[in-house]
Amino acid sequence: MSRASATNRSKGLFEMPIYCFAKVSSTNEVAKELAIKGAHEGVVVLAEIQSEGRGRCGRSWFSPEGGLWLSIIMRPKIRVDEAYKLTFIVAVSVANALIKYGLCPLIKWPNDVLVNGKKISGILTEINSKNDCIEFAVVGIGINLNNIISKSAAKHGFSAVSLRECLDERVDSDKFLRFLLNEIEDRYVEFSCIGFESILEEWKKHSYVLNRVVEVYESGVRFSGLAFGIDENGALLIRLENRKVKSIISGDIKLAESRKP
Ligand code: BT5
Repeated sequence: MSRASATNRSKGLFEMPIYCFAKVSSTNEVAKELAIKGAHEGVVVLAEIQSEGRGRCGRSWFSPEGGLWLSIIMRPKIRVDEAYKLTFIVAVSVANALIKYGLCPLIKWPNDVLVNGKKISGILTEINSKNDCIEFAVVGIGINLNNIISKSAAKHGFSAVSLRECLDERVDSDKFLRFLLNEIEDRYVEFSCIGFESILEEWKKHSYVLNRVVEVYESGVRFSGLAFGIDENGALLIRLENRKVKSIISGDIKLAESRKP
């Protein structure tokens, strides 16, 4: 881990320092260590470069200079099976921050934000729990901001884009971060005080897969069907060709064809 500096934010629940590092292994890892030592909700860990940025299921996350790589510590009073709500809150917030720049982002279940079908952001929520309740969650957010990603992504077999590539100009990363943290804070407060309903509605409005035919790869098995809903555990509901409903807790999906079964 290299040198850290801390800045303070101006308002609200997340009136916590942002720990800024030049380079860390993974901001989720650093945030987790801080949370174990008792760091408060709202603490943010940010790095210019991650040497071991990670995605789900042990996948790696390219984290060169220019991107926005950060993790937020949250201590929501919710059960473990509600952890997906934090991912949804952040995905909607990322989408709204991007909309401010004139983009039309869509959220791909469970944790991606896409622009023109290319991944601009990924979210990784990791939790520590006690008796089925969350002790703390670390929500990691990777956003391709000013890094150039599309060509190197294509070479590695995935499709990605950055905000800079979409706009054809660099963006002010401090300003973007402020937008993003405000969006997250507003939704997190709403979730804690009122509930999840309207956030889920917003998530559905931005969904890339709902009401589309998708192909699912789950534990080595591949099938397709109509993605038609989200259940109370955040699982994606798929209607198969035999009309049976299958719920997908984790797995990778891609759009199949526009025709409904
Ligand atoms: C994710 O995983 O999309 C979650 C990514 C979370 C990254 C943040 S950065 C801050 C914090 N600290 C961390 O260490 N992680 C979090 P998943 O759905 O498993 O997607 C991983 C896949 O996305 C890879 O296998 C690649 O195909 C693709 N990918 C890797 N780097 C990418 C990038 N920079 N932009 C777009 N796609 C990428």
